[in-house]
Amino acid sequence: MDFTLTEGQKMLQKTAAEFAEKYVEPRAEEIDRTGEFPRDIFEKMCQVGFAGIGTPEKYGGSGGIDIDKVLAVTEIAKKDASCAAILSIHTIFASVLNKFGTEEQKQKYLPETTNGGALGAFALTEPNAGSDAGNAKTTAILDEKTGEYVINGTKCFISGGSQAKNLLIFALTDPSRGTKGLSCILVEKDTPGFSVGKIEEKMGIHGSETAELIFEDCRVPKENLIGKEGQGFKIAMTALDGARIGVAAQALGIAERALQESIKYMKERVQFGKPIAALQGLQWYISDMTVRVECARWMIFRAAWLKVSGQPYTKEAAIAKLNASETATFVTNLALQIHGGYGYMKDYPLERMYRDAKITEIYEGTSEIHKVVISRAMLK
Ligand code: COS
Repeated sequence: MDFTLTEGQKMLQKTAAEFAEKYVEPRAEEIDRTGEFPRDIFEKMCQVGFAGIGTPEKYGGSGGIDIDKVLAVTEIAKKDASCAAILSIHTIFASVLNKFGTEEQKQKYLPETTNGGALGAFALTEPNAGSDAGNAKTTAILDEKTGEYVINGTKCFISGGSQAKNLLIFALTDPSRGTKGLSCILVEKDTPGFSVGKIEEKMGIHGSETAELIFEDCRVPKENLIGKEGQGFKIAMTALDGARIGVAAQALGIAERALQESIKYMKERVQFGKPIAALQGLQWYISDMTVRVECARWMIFRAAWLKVSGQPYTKEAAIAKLNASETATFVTNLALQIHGGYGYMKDYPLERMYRDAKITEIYEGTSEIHKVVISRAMLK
């Protein structure tokens, strides 16, 4: 098996690293401190084509495959996890439209999503439907007279909820059928009956907004149905399989940067008359961190490669995400320890990375949900 990056992928990786260094790094501390959505950086990610990775050029995308997305998200996550999360989650919106949208829907929404700066959101979670995504209660009942779906309900913890121009909502078009009555519907931001509720204050990824969405007799044309009625749960699960590779890439970027910072610090920091890199206890930390990072990287590439080559990858995406997210918390924890008191201070990026890493074990499926997915696949 050959996982060598192509020349094009090496170039993309370099471009993403330079982009992150030039535009993301200088803003990272401020984004974390203020919690403001970095719209300027998001728009630049659209302009340079990162938001269009995976979308065909005829819809304004940059072409490319999931491995390219992994490379871009990882490089950006090294400088700021919020910006990486924004990019990763935004591309889920495009991937759902690409896979399940009609030609008309693709022509209408993809160009603005990929290079036009129109953020997309993915709204599945509800107060009582988190890990149990199939328990969603939001309804979208078709009004035959007007040809509109009337949406009622509340979504929570939605990334970019108030910033998005277009949102994919999962709602019951036939409440009597449970998950088989769930459908995916596109809602434009300014639709009457749609409003944004609470904006959450979080432990980390402060720049990636997390919002509550409220639907009160929100009417959308039936042409906004994505896929078929009742196909919503499968669309959501398919989208999440891909999204989990994105979160894993984000976790990898955080972990790689924490490892790099630790190596640099250990060579510079002198205690007991020599750089702390000479202390075997800390050297072994670097070994442990390196092993975890390398395992994470190759599992992510494997899941992305399976996806690109059209093979089943649900289990492998779950393995990659579970492992990479636990790696990110493990590595940032040790990195902070290596930095000692300085690591705990806001002058260094470690404490931010430590906080940002934790969410990767929770969103797009908790570690426990991934263990369910993996064990079901192994025991079936
Ligand atoms: N791809 C395609 N279809 C899938 C799928 C996948 N990865 N996983 C499940 N499905 C299908 C099943 O094949 C089944 O279809 P049939 O009824 O036709 O056989 C249907 O979906 C229901 O599957 P299942 O019975 O496994 O559903 P569960 O309610 O047991 O839920 C888990 C499965 C727990 C895996 C799912 O609810 C989940 O992923 N939860 C986490 C949600 C999440 O990640 N939320 C994060 C935020 S999203 S913004």
